[in-house]
Order: sequence, then C-alpha cells, then structure tokens
Amino acid sequence: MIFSMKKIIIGIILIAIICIITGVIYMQNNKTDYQPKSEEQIDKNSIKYNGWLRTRGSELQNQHGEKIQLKGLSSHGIQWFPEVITYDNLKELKDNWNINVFRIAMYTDPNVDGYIAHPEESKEQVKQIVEYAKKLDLYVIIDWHILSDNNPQTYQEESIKFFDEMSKEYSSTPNVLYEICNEPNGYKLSWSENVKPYAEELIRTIRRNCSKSLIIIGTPEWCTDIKSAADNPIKAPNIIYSCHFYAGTHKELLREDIDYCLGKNIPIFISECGITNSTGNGPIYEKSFNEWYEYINEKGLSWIFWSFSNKAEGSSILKPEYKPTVENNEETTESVNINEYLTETGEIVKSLLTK
Ligand code: IDC
Repeated sequence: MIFSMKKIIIGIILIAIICIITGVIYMQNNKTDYQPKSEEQIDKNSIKYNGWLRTRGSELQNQHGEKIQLKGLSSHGIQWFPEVITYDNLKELKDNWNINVFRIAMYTDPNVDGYIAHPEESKEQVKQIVEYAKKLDLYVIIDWHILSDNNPQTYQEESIKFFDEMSKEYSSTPNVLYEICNEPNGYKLSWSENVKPYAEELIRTIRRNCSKSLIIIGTPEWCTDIKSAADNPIKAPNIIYSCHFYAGTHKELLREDIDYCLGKNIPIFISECGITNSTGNGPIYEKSFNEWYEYINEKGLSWIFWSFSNKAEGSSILKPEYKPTVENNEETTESVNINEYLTETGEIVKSLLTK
C-alpha cells in the first residue's frame, strides 16, 4: 500500500517536472523581439507606424485604419529650383516645421525643360529626393506636373513608362505616393473623355507593380472641377482626388464643392495650395488663407503648400538671397539655416504648420 502511494507521488512529481520543462521550452520558442510599448513610446508620426496609406469612404487612413492628415510643402519645378531641396533642409522642415510630406513637382512640358525634354536627369533628381525622404521618414509625392501641356493624354505613353519604372522601384516603399497629373486644364478637356481614361490607365500601370500605394488623381480646371470626378468616379481602391486652391482666387464656392464631394464619400487631397492668387505672385491673402486653414482642419484634409523655393514671387517661402550652402574653405561647405531667410509667406506657413 505504502509502496504504491510512493509510486503515485513520484509519478505526480515526474509529470509536474515534465510540464514545467515543456512550458519553459514553449515560452522560449515563442519569444519575439516585440516589446509592447506604452502610448508615449510609439511614434505615431513615423512611417513604420502609419505604413501604406489608404482611403475608406472620404477618409485618408493609415495602415491601422486610423484617420491621418498629411501636411507639407511642394517644391517649385525641380528643373528650376533644385538646389534648395537638400537633405538638411528637408530635415529642418521635418524636425522643426512638423511636415510629414514633401511633394516633388516634376514639370513634364518639354518647352519649360520638363521631364519630356530631360527624362534621365529628371528621374535622377526624383530618386535623390525620395532617398532623402526615406532617410527622414517622410512621405513623398512624385508629381507628374502637367500644366501648360493641358491634357494628361498628351504624354500618356511617357507617363506610363515613367510611373511603371517608379512603381517598380518603390514597390515596397510606403513613403511614396503618386500624383499622376498635376492640373488638367483647357477648354476642350473633359473629365469623362480625357482625365478619367488617362487615370484608369495609369492606375492599372502602377497597380501591376504595387498594389498598396496611394494614387492622387488630378481633376479638370486646374484641380478645381472636383464635382465632375465626384459625379463619375473611378472604380478603384486607394485613390484620392486632388483639389487645389489659391487664397486670392478660390473661396467659399470651392469649399462648397469639397463638401459636395465628401458628402458623396469622395476623398479629397489638397495636393497644392497657395496664399497668393492663382498666378503664384502678387499680394498675400492671409485672411482668406486662414479661412481655408480652418476649413481644412475641420475636415481633416491633407494639404501641401506651394512653394518651397527662393524664386522672387509672392508664393515662395524663401527669399531670393537664400543660398543653401556657404563655403568655409576650399573643402567644406556648411548648410545655411532656412529660418533666417523666410519671406512673409514663409513665416505665415511655418506658424500654421507648427501650430
Ligand atoms: C507657377 C510658379 C511660377 C511659374 C508658373 C509657370 O509659381 O513661378 O512661372 O508656375 O510654370 C499652379 C501650378 C503651379 C504654379 C502655381 C502658381 O500647379 O505650377 O506655379 N499654380 O501659379 N496651379 C495654380 C497655381
């Protein structure tokens, strides 16, 4: 009797030991590097956190389905003002101006030395800026900046080739967003006949290489005829329509059109806006811009300001005297702080971005 009791107790102890050993081995094998972080430790502005952006209804969301607002600056034409787009300047804009997106305006028109005239050089410039953005954890928009070439179909073949190459190159880079035509315009141009078929073709091209990237679609009338798109939208996921405003030219009526689109679950992205009139020059319309700013934030829209350049015109953020670097001696150059060369426009925009 005593003998069998002993056996039972030894058996129980053995089973307990086996269970403990198995448990320890299981825990070891399932250990991951993931350390749950407290709310403060997660950088909610990082691309690691936000990842591929997407649209749901009229909302722009991060990869977790949380609403996200991008805000940032657009370059001027990279063929004209490339030297101000340095790594140091983008770092300053990210760290101290709180931008989370930078737009690369790559003009297309060969008559203004755009991509069609210099494809290789333009691509190199774009890639360089994308590299900066990757290092700085910034979203970046590759903007096919049509303007005086009115109809995006004019250079559709070149556009397909360009975006095919870019979307292959950046197929696993969530930083990169594609803006397939800056501002379709011209009295003969229509959404249904020209812009929409062009956009559908370009969406197909990009999607073949990258299923997740956000694609920004220009709308007629220099991106103010957003209602045409809302009334005949493209059936494809993760696209967003662009609306552009210039505070001296566009006011309440355009905001009503945006309301119309949002009411129909059409997402809108302000991929370009300015504080002057639509010429990009002349006086500053601060009051009107503030009205826009309030509206944008009330709706949680993403916005990008024109322009991060030192051209002598009202829309520029930097004074023409600004030179990005100074030479200290024959071998070293030092970058110059942009904040010492801000125009009135630059001061206003900085204060809004950092509010
Ligand atoms: C303007 C520039 C100006 C340049 C002109 C033509 O500010 O220096 O001479 O383009 O290339 C847009 C366009 C944008 C314009 C801007 C201001 O997308 O290229 O830049 N604007 O006119 N749409 C509405 C206004």
